[in-house]
Amino acid sequence: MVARLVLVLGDQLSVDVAALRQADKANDTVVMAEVADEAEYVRHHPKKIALIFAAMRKFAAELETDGWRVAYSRLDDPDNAGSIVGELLRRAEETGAQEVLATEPGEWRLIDKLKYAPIKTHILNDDRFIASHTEFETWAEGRKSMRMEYFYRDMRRKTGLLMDGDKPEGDKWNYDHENRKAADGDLCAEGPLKFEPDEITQDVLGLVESRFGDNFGDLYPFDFATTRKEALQALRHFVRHGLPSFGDYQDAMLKGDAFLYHAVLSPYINIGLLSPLEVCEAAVKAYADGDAPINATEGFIRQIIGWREYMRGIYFQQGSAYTTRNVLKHKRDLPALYWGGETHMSCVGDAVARTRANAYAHHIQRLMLTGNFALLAGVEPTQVHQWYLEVYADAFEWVEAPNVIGMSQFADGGIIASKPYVSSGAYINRMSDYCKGCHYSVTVKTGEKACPFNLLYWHFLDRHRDQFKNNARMGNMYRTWDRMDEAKRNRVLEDADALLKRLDAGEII
Ligand code: FAD
Ligand code: DLZ
Ligand code: SF4
Repeated sequence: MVARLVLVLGDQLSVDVAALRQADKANDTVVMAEVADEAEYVRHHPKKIALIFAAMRKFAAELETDGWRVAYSRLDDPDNAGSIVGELLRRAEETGAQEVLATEPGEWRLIDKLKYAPIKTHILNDDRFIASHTEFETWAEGRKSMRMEYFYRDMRRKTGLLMDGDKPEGDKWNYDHENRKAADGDLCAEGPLKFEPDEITQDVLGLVESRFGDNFGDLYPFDFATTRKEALQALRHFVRHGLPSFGDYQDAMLKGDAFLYHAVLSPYINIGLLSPLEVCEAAVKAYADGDAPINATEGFIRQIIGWREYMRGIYFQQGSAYTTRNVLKHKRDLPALYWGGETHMSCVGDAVARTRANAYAHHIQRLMLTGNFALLAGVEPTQVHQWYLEVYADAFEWVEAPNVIGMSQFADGGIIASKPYVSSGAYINRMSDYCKGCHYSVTVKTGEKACPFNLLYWHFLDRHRDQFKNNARMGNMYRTWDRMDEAKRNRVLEDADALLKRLDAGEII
């Protein structure tokens, strides 16, 4: 029998991953490699690199205990070839292997490298997902609109989650309208479970500090789970403490609370420590046991079997050029405030500070603060995309790019979102406590104290009128704008222009 190499990437840390399932423990060698190419192709947050390396090292050790032969390369090994393909070739020479079994990577860049590697490589479908590429393409084929909701219903039917025969549990597919509560200042969410770094993690932290200490983001304290066992504890903790209120406060933001009732499980699901289905099953069990309400449970599983699967489907269906789309022709450079530069905006400043500290911000902060501001300010989408890919521990291109390019920046022209996710300060004020202590005033529409979101919101609508004037969901916005008297409209636009000029000049806004 031909000896083979079995590639396991840093976000494929599951014994159920396709390449391991097809491998032969007796004859094949598992290859896992910390490599400069993957660690440096963008300047990842140090916590993200540490999470991946620590989890890789522990997963490799588990495989060895389970009888696998594992060739593991550390980043600082003197013979490390520096790339995934380089490491495969080096291991092939060492072992005499002539073929590679790989599970499809989550990024076109790496898929292409494997496809054109000078060694025979079998790339297997990554079936950790509920929908295969073919299933998604079949669903998408011939549709005028690819809205997530209908895809999600198919995923409910396919998995049987929260189904009562062929009807949705409670007779409703979607409980979102119950999930828009603003947070009172006195919410006291538990937050995610934290883990003390063991010796292996501490070694990794030392390495990351010395090699990537200058990247944006705090490495310490590091408290992510780095094994499946710990990730399962984090899941149980969320189901018990977070899930019951997840729905109610899903869209809320509080300055003093980085996590609210969010799961903080995406880093673990995305690197393979948890499977999406088991996470949903745990939530549905809590509902069945009477420990979580339907609006929370349905809202939670929709994020995973709906949005997560749908985003992956779009990424692969749209092809590698998707990340360069820029329908609105935005050109502005990403402002320094995204890298922790000073800002008077209490809301965006907090989201960036949380991101730097935790390699995490919850969905509404990503969408309605950093995303909303970048879109209103007209930042070039590829720069926004690169920022999100760098700063979050859960960021892998298959899920990050559609969220940023499609959902957040409308750069794909509306494949994902039926209208751009833009808002004035009023929305932020309604859903958060940020505006209370802000330098700007959320109720002021023009002048120095005017909330930048108020100015830029109208500026955005005005400059993109041609693109959006026929969008039925935006009719009200344009009618409100058109009803304002002309002098006021001109003043708003002038003040917005001046604000953007100050932003470009590097002034603090
Ligand atoms: P919760 O709010 O508790 O949700 C539960 C789970 O649902 C998450 O763990 C995640 O697996 C899934 N989920 C929720 N929303 C989405 C979504 N829109 N797309 C895919 N999965 C979703 N998610 C990533 O995993 N990686 C990214 O790089 C990423 N980048 C994003 C960029 C932008 C601009 C936006 C608006 C969203 C992005 N998301 C990304 C989606 C979402 O914000 C994160 O999945 C979520 O914040 C993760 O935190 P959580 O585990 O606490 O999620
Ligand atoms: C993100 C990442 C990093 C930082 N480092 C490695 C690594 O050294 N070795 C590895 O196998 N994978 C790493 N990864 C994850 C890959 O970049 C990921 O598999 C691709 O981006 C596709 O999702
Ligand atoms: Fe953000 Fe505007 Fe509120 Fe300040 S006033 S916190 S900038 S929304």
